[in-house]
Amino acid sequence: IQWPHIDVLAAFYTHAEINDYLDSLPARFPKRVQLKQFGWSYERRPLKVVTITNGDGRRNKPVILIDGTVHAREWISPSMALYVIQQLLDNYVDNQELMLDYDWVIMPVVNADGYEYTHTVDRYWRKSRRPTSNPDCIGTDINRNFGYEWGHDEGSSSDPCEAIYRGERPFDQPESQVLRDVMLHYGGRLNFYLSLHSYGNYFLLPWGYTSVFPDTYQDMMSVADAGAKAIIYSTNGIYSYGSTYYVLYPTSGDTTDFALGVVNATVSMTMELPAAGFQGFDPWVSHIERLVTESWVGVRAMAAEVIRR
Ligand code: ING
Ligand code: ZN
Repeated sequence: IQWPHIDVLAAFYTHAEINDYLDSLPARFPKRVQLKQFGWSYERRPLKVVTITNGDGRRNKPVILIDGTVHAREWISPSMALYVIQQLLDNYVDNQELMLDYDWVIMPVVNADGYEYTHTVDRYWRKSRRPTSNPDCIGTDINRNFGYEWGHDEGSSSDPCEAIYRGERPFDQPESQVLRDVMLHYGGRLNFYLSLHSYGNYFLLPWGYTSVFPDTYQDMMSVADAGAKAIIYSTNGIYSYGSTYYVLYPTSGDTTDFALGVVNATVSMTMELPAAGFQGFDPWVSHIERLVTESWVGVRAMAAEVIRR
């Protein structure tokens, strides 16, 4: 049998192609992969999550959860999620220590409808694709739709025509509900939540909604520090890091605030991958290898730091 096998470095793939690839994994790695569908997008695309273990059969290890493509146009994000999957599965020799005491849970595409739309209609679409109360404006920002301090101050918009529209209510988007359910499913053992976005070379920590720092801020900063150092040693790539509120701008209802504030993840972080291409969101295929190999150095170092403690 010829299993579908994606060459992550050779192309950007559609949501359907990514799902076909994920579907092929349990048969290829029966002891190491579990594939779960947690729900559907608004346009009824199946939203899938892959759990990767070392196959030793030990249950309920702590979890590293990585998501991608909360924002549709950030195409390096699903590529990076797929690259992590392939490193853990196909490059087991180099990465087995990362799975000794930890399971990895990876959701390459959260905003499936928006992602599909960037392949077919509008390359720079960001939000979901569900209509709003305004017939002229479609889509909600999944990264402003989460239910912790949702709508707080100026961190999101109540205007459906804005890029940071928060929705009518927290979790009124099916895609947000699915990611929330994934987080809660692994809740008690969520030691590292990492959301892959682009672009800007940032490690962003809670809080987004307030200038106050969370109690565990220094612990999270030391993880970001490990990632930034590993990347600078390997490629001279420079990452800035700190709380979203200070490093970027006030945000509310984002996934990392929820992962810390409600799910109690030990480390909760957004990684803004590097800019590439004409608008920053649109790397050429020839950029993929450089971007994902550099980013993997950082993710690996941060995971190792989380595991070490
Ligand atoms: N930037 C993020 C955004 O949603 C962000 C920045 C990160 C906000 C973490 C909140 C929390 O605006 C991009 N490029 O999506
Ligand atoms: Zn984003």
